[in-house]
Amino acid sequence: MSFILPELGFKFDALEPHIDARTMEIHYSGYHAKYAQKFNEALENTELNTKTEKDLFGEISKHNDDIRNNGGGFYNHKLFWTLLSPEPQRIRDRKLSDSINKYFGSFNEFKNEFSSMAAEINGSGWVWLIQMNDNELVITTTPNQDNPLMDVVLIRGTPILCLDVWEHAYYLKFQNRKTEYIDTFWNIINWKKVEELYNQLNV
Ligand code: MN3
Repeated sequence: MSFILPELGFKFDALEPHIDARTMEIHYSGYHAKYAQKFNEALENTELNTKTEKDLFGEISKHNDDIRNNGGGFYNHKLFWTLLSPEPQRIRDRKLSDSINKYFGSFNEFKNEFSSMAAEINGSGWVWLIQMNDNELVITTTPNQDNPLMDVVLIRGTPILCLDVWEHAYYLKFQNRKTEYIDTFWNIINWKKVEELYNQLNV
């Protein structure tokens, strides 16, 4: 195994009442673990497992759908867990909040745009806040398990925040009430991690 399933970092029930324990357990132990296993299987007997995810995704159009779907599923969830926090948080970093204001007008406008784009995803996919090379912040969506590091998406950039909008992420608790799931996400964002990712690029 060259790509290892990371620890979740908190207990399955840690995000209650926002995300229920059973959903987290199935999402992590069922879905994410399976993506990790299948990603490694897809890379077996190839030269690719020495590459970083970023390098692999940068040329994902050259590879088969097993690598694309399972590689995306592995990486996207790995990032997503780090962006969730059982402790309520707010943005403390001035550079990040200034940047959100610059590109979206205000935090509320950013939040509304992110939430609307999540709600408008038809079928399974993800919504992302990405950072471009010039530090511009952009909200974008991807279908299935694609992500903004892949050379097959329209808008490429480095993800600093994401939300899983597959039904498996919320259906047990929210059923058809997708917008309630999207709304509750704002209670559990790990802004410290978002700031860390933002500042890795903004040097
Ligand atoms: Mn998922």
